Amino acid sequence: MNTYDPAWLPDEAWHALRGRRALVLADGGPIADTLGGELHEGSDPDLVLALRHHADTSDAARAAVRRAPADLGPEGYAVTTHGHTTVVLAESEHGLLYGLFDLLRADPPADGGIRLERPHTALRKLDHWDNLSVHPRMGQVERGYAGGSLFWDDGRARNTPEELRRLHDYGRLLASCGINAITVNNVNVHEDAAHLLTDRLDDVVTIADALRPWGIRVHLSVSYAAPVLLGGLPTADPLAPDVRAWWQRTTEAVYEAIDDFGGYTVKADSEGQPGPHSYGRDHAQGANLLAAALAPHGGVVHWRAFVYDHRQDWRDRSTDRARAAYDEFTPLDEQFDANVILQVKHGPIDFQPREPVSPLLAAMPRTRLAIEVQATQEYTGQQQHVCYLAPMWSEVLGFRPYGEDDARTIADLGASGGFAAVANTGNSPFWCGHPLAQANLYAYGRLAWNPALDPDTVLAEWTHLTHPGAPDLVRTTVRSALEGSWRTYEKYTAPLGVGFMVRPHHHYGPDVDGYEYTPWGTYHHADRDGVGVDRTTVTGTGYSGQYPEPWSDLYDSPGTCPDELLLFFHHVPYTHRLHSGRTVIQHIYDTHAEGCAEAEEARRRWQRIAHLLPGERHRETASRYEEQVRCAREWRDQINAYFHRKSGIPDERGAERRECGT
Ligand code: GCV
Repeated sequence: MNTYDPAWLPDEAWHALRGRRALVLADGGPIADTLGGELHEGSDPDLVLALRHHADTSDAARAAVRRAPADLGPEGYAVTTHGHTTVVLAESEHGLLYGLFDLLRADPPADGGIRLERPHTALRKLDHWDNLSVHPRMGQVERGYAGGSLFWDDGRARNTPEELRRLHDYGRLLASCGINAITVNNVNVHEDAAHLLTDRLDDVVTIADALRPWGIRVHLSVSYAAPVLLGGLPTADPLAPDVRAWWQRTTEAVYEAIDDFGGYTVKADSEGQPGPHSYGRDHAQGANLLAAALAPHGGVVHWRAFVYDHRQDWRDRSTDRARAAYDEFTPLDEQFDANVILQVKHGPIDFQPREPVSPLLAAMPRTRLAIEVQATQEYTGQQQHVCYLAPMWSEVLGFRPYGEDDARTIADLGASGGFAAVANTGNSPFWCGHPLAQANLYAYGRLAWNPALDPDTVLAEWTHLTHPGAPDLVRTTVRSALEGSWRTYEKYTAPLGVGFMVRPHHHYGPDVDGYEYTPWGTYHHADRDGVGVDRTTVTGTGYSGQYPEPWSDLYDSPGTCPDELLLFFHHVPYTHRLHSGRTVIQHIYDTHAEGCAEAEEARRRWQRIAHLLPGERHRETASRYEEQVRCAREWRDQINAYFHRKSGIPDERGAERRECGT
């Protein structure tokens, strides 16, 4: 019996599919075996999964071919109905797999109808920041809030039958929402993990074998210093012929062991990780070295754009951290090889609850880009707080960097090379620690497949799949718990986009000045008269000038800057009036009280369904709500007291405010 939650694939869902008489018309191979293994084949089939070039053997599949477009793409599929038979038609086994999961989400179309799906982009990757062993400061999973690693135990790949069974189920979970690639180790590559590339490759093979049946390719985080660390070379200089030859040989060996290996994920010259700068080379030279080794095998390099000087003083205009990635990378556009994908965090700083969209995502037209989001809730409540992130991601993906009149979105411009998310999973019984955090994993996969999906629709899907047959009140409570939860979290934490009022290092809970006096800078610039960081072109760091028109102008003036980002771009007096009509200081007081009250209300509603949702799922969530409410109060009290003291301006609703308990 499983000791972990089935998440959004409970047995009921499989049972319904398995009850059908299936016919699989595929070429063979691991995914075809999976389909054959999951379904029960039978005569007079009422469910046909067919590759186009095998469709001739079934009337229903032939009818589907007549209705479907000529090319469904490498992972696309069509679902049709022919009499009493449902048909999934695709060009590849991957398409059949995704088509099968489609049938869990939605009924097939009516007889004669057709539903077509193609993913927005070919690479939909999940990055595990997993260490091989428990790290003294970070635990096993860096920024992980869901237990230990699903892959690694005490330095070795997990490979007992139960562990492999769980990996198999994990693969199914990921494939069912459209994820098709994972990086299996932390981008901060510690020494033991560096060896996965060479003498520990067998461990990566174990994981690749477990996930291949679900169409998931494995990627590896590698250390830029690998030629020195592992190859005994005196240098890792990207232009040194020995270094080039070493990467070539090493990569060949990787492909001999894993012929569908995805490629390398690299954090270089960032937060202490080695990189090409040590040799006077730039990021393009560094990335192209690895790209050249991977290209003959069809692999890619995900080169991360998360670079900044983590010891800088931000008061200096030239070293505003928000500017760093753009300043570093835009001069290199056009210089990256075709199989380099620059992986860019969605905001310019670091996964704060509210940041503007990174201007880099619209500034590298000749480079393949992947947008990186963080499903793990490092700065959004660490899976103790409910925080459904899809509305935030959807805002980012739908952002139009050239203004409303130009239809191009960040999903078009910034995801030319795909998507990446930092995983929120681990070996906790609920996969994600908090049962409701599963919705973020699901939503990431679905938005990577189709960034235009409405986050509320995705949430409805997830709720329905996860709670089959549950009373309406359970489903409405679950949905309402998640729906507005990001905005609630935003309300009771750092205000108006200013960010980083968290406790240093672990980043949980409030500490307004926590980062204020550290050597690496100041985040909110609050003083007696006002708050916020001046990032304007005339008096500030010039960051707003990194956006194209109209945004550079709009962000540059406090009169046109959206309220929710005001303090990210401007240092304003506490009495500055927002578009909402409130002053900044009153906004701070009000939203902190509101956010906290909303968390309390959500907890109350959750308590009300205890009898309808028995078991651990309810209990676990209920106990996390206790912590969320405790922490939300702490945020409210610290932030409001801090700004009252700093500004000397009282809360105009002070006396009558109904606070959310104490
Ligand atoms: C993996 C932030 C996190 C680090 C993380 C880093 C990154 O700084 O706090 O834990 O390191 O981002 O994205 O590389």
